[in-house]
Amino acid sequence: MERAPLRLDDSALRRYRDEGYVRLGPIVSEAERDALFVEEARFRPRLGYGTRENRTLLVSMQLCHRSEAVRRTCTAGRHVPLVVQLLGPNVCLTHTQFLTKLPDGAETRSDIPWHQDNGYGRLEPMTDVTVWLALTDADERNGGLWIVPGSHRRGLLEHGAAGVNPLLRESAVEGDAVAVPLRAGEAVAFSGLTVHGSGPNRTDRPRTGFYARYCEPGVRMMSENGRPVLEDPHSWMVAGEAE
Ligand SMILES: O=C(O)CCC(=O)C(=O)O
Repeated sequence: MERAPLRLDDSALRRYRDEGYVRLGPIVSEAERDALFVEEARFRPRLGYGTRENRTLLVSMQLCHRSEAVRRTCTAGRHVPLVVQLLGPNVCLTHTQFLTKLPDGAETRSDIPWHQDNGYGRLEPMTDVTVWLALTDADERNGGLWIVPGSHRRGLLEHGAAGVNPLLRESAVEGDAVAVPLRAGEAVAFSGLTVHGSGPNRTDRPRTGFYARYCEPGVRMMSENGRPVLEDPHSWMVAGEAE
C-alpha cells in the first residue's frame, strides 16, 4: 500500500532547532524492518565491541555497498525527505551501523557513554543529522537512547576514552538528559552536536538499533585530515546535488 510521505511541521522543526532532536515517528514498515533484521544477523560480528567485559555490544558498520536492504533504507527511506527538511536540499549519507545490545549480566555493560557524533568522526561544518531507528522496542530497561536537550548549542565538547569501554569516546555532560523510548520501527533525528548515549541492556532480550548519519556533500572529514566526504567510498548522495 502507498503510504503518504512524512513531513515535519513548524513546531517539529522548531523543536529540532531548539532542543537538537526531534522524533520522526514510524519510518519503516514491518517488512522493511524484517529485511534489516536479516541483514543485522548476516553482518553481526562474532565478537563484542571492546574488552571482554563489553562483549554484549555488537556493532557492524558501513554496509551500504554490501546490503541492498540497508542501502534502500538509507537512501530511499521515508525519513529522507525529513532529513532534507532538517539539513537542506543536498544530502549525503556518510555513516551507517547496526548496534545490538545483548542482555547484560552482572559482568557486562553495553553502555554507549555520553557523546556527540562529532566527538567521533568530526565533520566540518558540523551540520550533520543522525537518524536512529529502533528495530526492537528500545527504552530505559534495555539500553534505549538518552538525549540531553539543548546540548547542541554548546558547540563541540571535549571527548576522551570512555571509562566503561576504552574503545568508545565520552564527553562530560551538563544538563538533564531525557529518555527517548521508541517502539520498533520508530526513529528519532538528532544533530551531530547533540549529546546522547544509552545504558546497559538489563532485559533478557537483545536490543537492536540502526543508525544513519547524513551531512552536506561539501563537508570535510576532519578526523581524516580534512578529506572531502564525497571521496570516502562509504558516502552516497541521497538528495539534491553535490557542489
Ligand atoms: O545504539 C545506541 O545505543 C547508541 C548509538 C550511538 O549513540 C552512536 O552510535 O552514536
